[in-house]
Amino acid sequence: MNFRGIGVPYNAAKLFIDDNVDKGRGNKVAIYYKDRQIRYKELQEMVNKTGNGLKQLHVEMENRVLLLCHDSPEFIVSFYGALKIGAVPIPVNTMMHSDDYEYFLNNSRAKVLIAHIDLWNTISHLKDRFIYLQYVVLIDENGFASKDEGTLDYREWMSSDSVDLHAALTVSDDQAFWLFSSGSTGNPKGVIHLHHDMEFAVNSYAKKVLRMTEEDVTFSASKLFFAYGLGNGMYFPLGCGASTVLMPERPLPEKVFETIETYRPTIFFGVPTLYGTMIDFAERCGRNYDLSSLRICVSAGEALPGPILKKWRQLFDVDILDGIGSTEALHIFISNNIGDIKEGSSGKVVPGYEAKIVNEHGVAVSANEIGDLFIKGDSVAHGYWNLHEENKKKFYGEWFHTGDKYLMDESGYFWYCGRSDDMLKVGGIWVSPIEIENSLLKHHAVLEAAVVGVTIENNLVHPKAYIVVKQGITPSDGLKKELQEFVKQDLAAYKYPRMIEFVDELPKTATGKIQRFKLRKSLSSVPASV
Ligand code: 3UK
Repeated sequence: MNFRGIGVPYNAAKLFIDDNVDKGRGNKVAIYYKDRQIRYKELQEMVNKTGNGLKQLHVEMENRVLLLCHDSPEFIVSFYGALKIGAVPIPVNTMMHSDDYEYFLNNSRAKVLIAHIDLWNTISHLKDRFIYLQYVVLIDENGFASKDEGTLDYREWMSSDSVDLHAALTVSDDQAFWLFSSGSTGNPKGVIHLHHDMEFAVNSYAKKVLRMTEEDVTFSASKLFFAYGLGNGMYFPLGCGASTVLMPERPLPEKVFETIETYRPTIFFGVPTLYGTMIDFAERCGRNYDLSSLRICVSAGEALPGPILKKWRQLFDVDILDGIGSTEALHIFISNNIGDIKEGSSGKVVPGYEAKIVNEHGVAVSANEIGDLFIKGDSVAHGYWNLHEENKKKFYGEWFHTGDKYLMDESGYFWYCGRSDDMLKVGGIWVSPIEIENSLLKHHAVLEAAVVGVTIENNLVHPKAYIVVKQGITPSDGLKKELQEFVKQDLAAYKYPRMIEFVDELPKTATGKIQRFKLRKSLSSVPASV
C-alpha cells in the first residue's frame, strides 16, 4: 500500500549492517575485540536482537537511548540496534564527572540507558535525579552482578529476542544520533546528526582521502564516543565492509603498541598527544615495535606538530595524515592526503566539502590572510538540541561556522591559527577554562581564577591557572598541589590545571570580564618550561 508523507525509506543500520551481509560478507570479521571475532552475520543478528529488545522496553521512533559504553561490540550493536528501529542513540564520554551524566540524561530525555556496569556504578547514586530515564540495561562481561533493583542484564535481555527485524521507515533526513559537544560556557550541546550523515563522511573522507576498502583493518585509539573515534572505529570500516579492532582500555602507549602488533591493523587513528607519548615511550624503552602492518596513520583533534610527524616517520616508516574535523561536521573536512603532506598544515579541503575563510564582515579574505573558517557539506549537523540562539550563531544556511581561525596559502593548503573563543584542546579533548575556573573558585583559598592554555613542547596545550588567593592565605607549593587535587576530584580528572601561578590581580575589562588574551600574551614571553 502507498501511504502519503512517509518519504523514501533510508535507514543507516540497513546500509552499514544489513548491506554487508547481503553483499556476501556474512562470514567476514567485522570486529576484533579481545579474543572474540564478530562476523558480519553475527553482528547483524546482535543488532536485530538489540533493536527488538529496545522495542520490548517501549522504545519508539525518535526516542533517545543513551549509551555509556566502553569500546566494545555492545557499543556498536546498541548504536545500530537503536538506529534500526528509528530510535536515536547518544553515545557519551565515559570519563566525565558523575554530575555530567545527570545533564546528558535529563537534557536528552533518554528513556533507556545502556551502560557498562562499572560506569553505571559511578552514577547510580544519582538515579533519582534522572527524571526521564525508565530502563537501565547493564553490560557486565564477568557475569551479571548488578545490585541495583530494576536494572537489566544486557545478555539476558537481548538473547530472548528474535534475530529478525525490519528497519523502521526512517528517511535520509531523520534524526539518527546525537553527540554531545562541550560548550565554552560549560554546558554540553547535543549535536543532532541525520541518517545520511555517516554515508556522506564515508564516501568523502574515508574513501577519497584514506582510500579505505574492505581490505582494511582499522584501529582507533580515540574512543568511539568521540565523533572522531565513531567514524574511525565504527562507521568507516562498516561502511567499507572492512574490519575494526576495538580496545576498551585507556590508550596508553604500551597497550596501543601491543594492540597494533597483535591485530596488525592497516590504518591507525590517534591524536597528537598520543603520537608524542608513543614516540617518547618507544625511545625510552628502546624496543622496536613492529608497525609494518600500517599503511597510513591519522591525526586529528588538534594540530599535529611537524616534529612529531617527522619523528614518527623516522621511527616507524609510516606517514601521519593530519586533518581537521568537528563534532558538528561529523568528521574530517580538511585533510592532508596520501602522497601530498604539508607538515604543520591541516591540508586541503576534502572532496565533497567546501571551505571559506572570511573576515568579521563575512567577506572572503585573500590568500595568507587569517579569518574565520566556515565549512559546507552534507555531513554537517542538523543543529543543536534546544539551543535556538546558539543555532543562529553557528549554522548560516549551508555554512557552518567552525569557530577556528585559519589561513589558506596560495597552493590551497589550510593552516590552523587558533580558536576564536577561549576553549582549550588538551590531549585532543575540549576543556573549558571557565569550567576549571569555576571549580577552583569553590576552594576556600581562592578569590579569583583565570585559566588559559600554555603551549608546551611540540605546540601541545596544557591548562594553566592564574590565582588570586583570599586574604590571610599564603600561597605555597603545598597549596598548588591541594588545588590541583581539588579540581581532579571536582571535575573529570583530565581537566586539572597542570600549572598554577599565584598573582596579585587578574587583568579585567571595565565590566569585570577577565581578559584571558592578556594572560596568554604574558605567557608567550615566558620560557616553555614554566
Ligand atoms: C579543533 C583541530 C587543528 C578545531 C574531530 C576529527 O576534534 C574533533 O571534534 P571536536 O568537536 O573539536 C573540533 C575542533 O577541534 N581541531 C580538530 N582537529 C584539528 N585543530 N588541527 C586539527 N587537525 O578547533 C575544531 O573546530 O572535539 C576531529 C574528526 C571528528 C571530530 N569530531
